[in-house]
Amino acid sequence: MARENDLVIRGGWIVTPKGVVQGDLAIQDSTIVSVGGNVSGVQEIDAVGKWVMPGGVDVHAHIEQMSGMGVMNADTFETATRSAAMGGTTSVISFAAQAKGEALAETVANYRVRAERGAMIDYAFHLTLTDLDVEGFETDLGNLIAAGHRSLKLFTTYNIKLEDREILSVMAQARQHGALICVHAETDAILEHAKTQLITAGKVRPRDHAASHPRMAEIDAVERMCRFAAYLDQPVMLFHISTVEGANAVKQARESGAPVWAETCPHYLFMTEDILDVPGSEGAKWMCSPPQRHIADQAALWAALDAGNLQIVSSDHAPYRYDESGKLRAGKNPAFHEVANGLPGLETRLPLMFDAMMRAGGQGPEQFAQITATAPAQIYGLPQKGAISQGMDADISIWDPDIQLTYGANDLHDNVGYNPWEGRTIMGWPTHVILRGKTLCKDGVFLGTAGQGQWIDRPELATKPKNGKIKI
Ligand code: DUC
Ligand code: ZN
Ligand code: ZN
Repeated sequence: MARENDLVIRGGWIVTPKGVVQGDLAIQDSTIVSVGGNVSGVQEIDAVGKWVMPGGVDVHAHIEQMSGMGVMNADTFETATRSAAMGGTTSVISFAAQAKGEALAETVANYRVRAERGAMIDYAFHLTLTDLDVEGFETDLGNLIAAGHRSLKLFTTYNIKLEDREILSVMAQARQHGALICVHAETDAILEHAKTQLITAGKVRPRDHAASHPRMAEIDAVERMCRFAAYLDQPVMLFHISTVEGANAVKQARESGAPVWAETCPHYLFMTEDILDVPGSEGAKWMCSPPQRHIADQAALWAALDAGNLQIVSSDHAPYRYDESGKLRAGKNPAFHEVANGLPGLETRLPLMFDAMMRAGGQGPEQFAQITATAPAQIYGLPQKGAISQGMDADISIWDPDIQLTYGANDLHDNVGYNPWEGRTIMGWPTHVILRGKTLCKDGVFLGTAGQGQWIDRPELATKPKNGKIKI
């Protein structure tokens, strides 16, 4: 006799990689066992009139991490992943960020302890490389990649930047061992030049932050990283593209065969630099790098997502409280260069994207699932995540398209104390969020426990170099 299903999600519009199917989704233990049809289970959730989506996969979040400026994130793994789950996300890739002088193996061991203690959703790490001169670097890197840490993060700017020759060296090692390189791509010299000019002119308010990150810094670094990717035939992910020119550079590189991918974030799709221009220091709440840009950039980023030239929307969750522990660490009226960069986004990424994409004339359910779950899981090599089909992990978010909500001042489940989207009204809400078959959130009530999240092994990268041999 066939085994009974543990959980059946009944009668919803199920969004699969092959299209939308109306019917029942069956789960046994932690796995999806059937999609569509009419089945029964020990436990059932009525999903008639709702969208049954893959749980969100957010591949860019800073959690329990020290910033380059030495400011600790407001969120622990516990608070960040609770917040993510309440917004429909069931997998996250955050950073294991190497401190200067620290052995890489030690970095990863430390972050694993933090995540194992707190994570409520499944997780993996990008290894942020800041010091290639530590003893055992190459050995550690090879071992860690082989152990399933298949993405590495590099900066081209700030006090943690790598020089171009170091970037090429790391890219060559990544190619040899099979890892994706992710880059914060802004050219340091341009940022330094702009910052100095602004400070000299006495322009140091949060609103001046936008001018301190000229778009040319992104354009120059994105183009250079695309060339490095082409030169070494090494897969590269460009993080947080904010400009029309950055998106075009990625498009051109891809058309010429370079193995590059790119993401953007909700704050570039829905905000402009005007958000920084508020009285006093409050603009600090929305300061991030790159900064929000212009309406024309928003339109170009949407067009690039629609055309597949950008593949992913991630949150770049970088949580700091608007107080002396975070944004105001340098005092009540900090200069822009004294403010920790970033805004929270794990919980709001999916509702914002659902609202924008699922409304009449929007891109629709398949594209929503693609850029928020399926593509991130595929590009980063999470084999069991990001899609609803038989044999995949039962990570599901069930969306009621008729729930309307206006964000309040402090209604998120992170530890940040403000909601950067306060006052924005959205349609659509995840009423149920399910991780490996267990309900994590139900009608706004969180049911998870600290430590239930599991580390996601990434045995190989889907984005392998094309011609299979190392060129240098
Ligand atoms: N920019 C980043 O690149 N990371 C964290 C936050 C930010 O604003
Ligand atoms: Zn970045
Ligand atoms: Zn980031």
